[in-house]
Amino acid sequence: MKTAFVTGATAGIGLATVRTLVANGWRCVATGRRQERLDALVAELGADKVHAACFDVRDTGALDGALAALPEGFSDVDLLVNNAGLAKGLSPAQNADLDDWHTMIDTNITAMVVLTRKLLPLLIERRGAIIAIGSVAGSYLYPGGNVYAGSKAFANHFTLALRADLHGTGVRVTSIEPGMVETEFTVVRTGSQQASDDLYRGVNPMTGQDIADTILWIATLPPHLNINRIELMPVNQDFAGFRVARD
Ligand code: NDP
Ligand code: 8X3
Repeated sequence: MKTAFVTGATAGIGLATVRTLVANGWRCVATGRRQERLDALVAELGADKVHAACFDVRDTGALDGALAALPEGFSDVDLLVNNAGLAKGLSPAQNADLDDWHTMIDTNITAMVVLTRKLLPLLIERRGAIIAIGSVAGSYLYPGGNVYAGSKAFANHFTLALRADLHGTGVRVTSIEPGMVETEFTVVRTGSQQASDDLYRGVNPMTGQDIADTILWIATLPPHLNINRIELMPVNQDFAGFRVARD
C-alpha cells in the first residue's frame, strides 16, 4: 500500500484527493489547521487509512513535529501533494493589504518549498512522486491577481524546476494548473459566501473531485511516464484577457 502526504486536506481539492486516494487503496497523511475536520476525515475513512496531522504549514517547528510524529505505515511517503494554499483579497496592488500579501507568500511559496525540501530525501529513496497544485493564475493575469498570481507562477515554475534537479532519480514531478474550481477558495479570498456563489453561478466550474481524479490518474500511471504539467479549465472559462485603456 502506498502513502500520500496531502497538504490542505480539510476542504476542497485536498479533501477530495484524500477520499479518492484512499478509495483506490492508498494511505494518506491529511494536513490542515482545522482539527475537527481532520478528525471527521479519520472517522469517515479509518485510522488505518488516514493519519491526521494538524498544523499550520507556515510554522516550520510544527511541521518538523508533525513529520517526526508520523506513525509506522504513514512515514514512508511515496507521493507528496503540495496543495495547501490560498488567495487573500482582490484589490489592485496599489490598495492591497500587506498582511494578505505576506500570508500568500508565506503559505503558497515558503511553506511549499520548506516541506518539499524536507521530504525530498525520502522521496528520492522511495522513487516517489510530487504533484503540486499551481494555477492558471500563474500564467494568465487578471486584475487583482497580483501576489496570488505571482505566488502561483512561482509554484508552477518551482515544480517544473524540481524535474531538472531530480533528473535520474526516478522521482516523478507534475505541476497541475487548474482554473476555476468551486471549493472554499473564493470564500477564503473574499470573506463572503455570496461573492463565491456569484463568481461560480452559471459557470459550471470544476470541482475538487475533478482535480482529485486528475491526481489519481497521474499518480497511477506506469512508472516510466511523467506528466510535466497539465492545465485544466471549465469549458465556460478561457484565457482571453487583453484590455486597452484609451486616453
Ligand atoms: P480550499 O480553501 O477549499 O482549501 C484550501 C486548503 O488549504 C484547506 O484545507 C486549508 O486548510 C489549507 N490551508 C490554507 N492555509 C493553510 C495553512 N496556513 N496551513 C495549513 N493548511 C492551510 O481551496 P482549494 O481546495 O481550492 O485550494 C487548494 C489549492 O488549489 C490552493 O493551493 C489553491 O491556490 C489551488 N487552486 C485553487 C483553484 C480554485 O479555483 N479553487 C484553482 C487553482 C488552484 P485549513 O484552513 O484547515 O488550514
Ligand atoms: C485560482 C484560479 O481562475 O480563480 O487559482 O484565478 S482562478
